[in-house]
Amino acid sequence: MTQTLWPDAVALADASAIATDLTDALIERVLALPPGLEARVYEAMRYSALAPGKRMRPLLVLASARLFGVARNSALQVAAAIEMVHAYSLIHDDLPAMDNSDLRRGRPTCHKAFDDATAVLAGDGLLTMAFEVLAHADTHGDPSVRCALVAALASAAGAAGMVGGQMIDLIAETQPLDIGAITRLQRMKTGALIAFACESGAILAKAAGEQRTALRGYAHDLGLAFQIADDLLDVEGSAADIGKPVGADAAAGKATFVSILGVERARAQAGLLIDQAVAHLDLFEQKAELLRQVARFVINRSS
Ligand code: GRG
Repeated sequence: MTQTLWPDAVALADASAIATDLTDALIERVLALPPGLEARVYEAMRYSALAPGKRMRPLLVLASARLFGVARNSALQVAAAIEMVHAYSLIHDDLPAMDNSDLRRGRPTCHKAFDDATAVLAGDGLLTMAFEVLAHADTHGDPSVRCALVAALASAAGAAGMVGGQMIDLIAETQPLDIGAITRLQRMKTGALIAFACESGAILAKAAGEQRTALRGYAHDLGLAFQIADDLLDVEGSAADIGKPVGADAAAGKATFVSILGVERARAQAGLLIDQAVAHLDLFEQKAELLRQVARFVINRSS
């Protein structure tokens, strides 16, 4: 019998705790320390991938998979893979060559706790391990589904997605971008991975058509609202809550949604996007209640 993750009427806090525990347990298992000297890179990978975070992407994967009745263990493989890619991106983003940050998830960044070279390798190790996890037979019995997941995550994380968005973000430090260019940058940098998380349940279930289109629409609006909320936290949040320094965007002279629209219009825009995101879920009726809760949480969060 397929193990169910949670009932359809689950509260967000309960689903989030379950998603965190199950995803972390799988990451712990795939990152078990080997006996050789390479254990140091595993330690750095574990340090970052298991650090306290919201595990929002795994939650989205599991919620999306639950819509289609996908087996729990299949969904967890994808949840662990996406969290490893996310952790890699945070490690590399924090490096002196990029944001040069000392604090992440309330702890010293990976390169501070270890060293720059080990942090580069830990990011590389997490990125590649994510694809090993997706390619594993435990992810799906049908190799074509595993291939589809690998291709979709590669495209979301790569130069046409997150990596490309990060490149534009670095350029934005020296070249002013207008609101259209910033929207595109954010859709690539954070939106693409969130979109993969939301669509992964449909890929696992081989669902196409209007259900997949609806999830794509939800993810599109959710990703942008998430980024506007992140920009608002950078202006209004506290370092203690978000676990990293605030004011970094302004200090780097970067244009953001908030610097261009102002706090009030940015907040209103995020609210509109969340209303739109939720409207995409109508065809799933009550089954999508958790995804609706995630959407509301994204713009009300303090971390
Ligand atoms: C280095 C290739 C490369 C990419 C980096 C995602 C990213 C691209 C950089 C992170 C910088 C940043 C703060 C982006 C804003 C949105 C974001 C991804 C925030 C962090 O994600 P959360 O809030 O973090 O889900 P937790 O710690 O809760 O997992």
